[in-house]
Amino acid sequence: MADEQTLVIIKPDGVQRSLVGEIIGRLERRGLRIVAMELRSISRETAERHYAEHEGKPFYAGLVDYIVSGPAVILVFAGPGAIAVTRSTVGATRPAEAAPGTIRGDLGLTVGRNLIHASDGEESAARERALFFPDGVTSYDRAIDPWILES
Ligand code: D4T
Repeated sequence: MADEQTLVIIKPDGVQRSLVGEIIGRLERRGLRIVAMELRSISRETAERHYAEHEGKPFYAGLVDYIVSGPAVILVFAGPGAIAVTRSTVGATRPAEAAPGTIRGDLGLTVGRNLIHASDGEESAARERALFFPDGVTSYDRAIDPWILES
């Protein structure tokens, strides 16, 4: 499977609820590798660019307000099939419909507080990585990788 890099945002509710370690731990334990990570308050301008595809939808204003409402943790996870693997670990957009065992299915209740964003395809992953980490990510090897990844 192709090596991919996907952008994840632990949204302000995840930070306020002290779920950062829980959420990162689930993705790390899956075998994904953190190649960028930063706690930061997302500016309204960046939030509007990130969610540009939703402009004009009824939930757009609330969505932007939510993502700028406090600090968020922004990460890039790498690994084979990382985009789909992360999406399936995150679960459905609406936590009430997300399967138990997923991040949203175990930790969330409503779509307006769904804890986490993850890129939904190669194109959006590339665009979002460039938006949040214009200087790129850190590449390194892990000694444990042969126990996680069949070469
Ligand atoms: P993100 O982009 O946050 O990872 O979520 P998803 O990829 O799972 O879902 P999405 O792009 O369809 O929606 C983006 C964002 O908008 C919020 N939202 C969505 C909302 O508040 N009300 C809604 O009805 C929908 C469809 C939640 C996620």
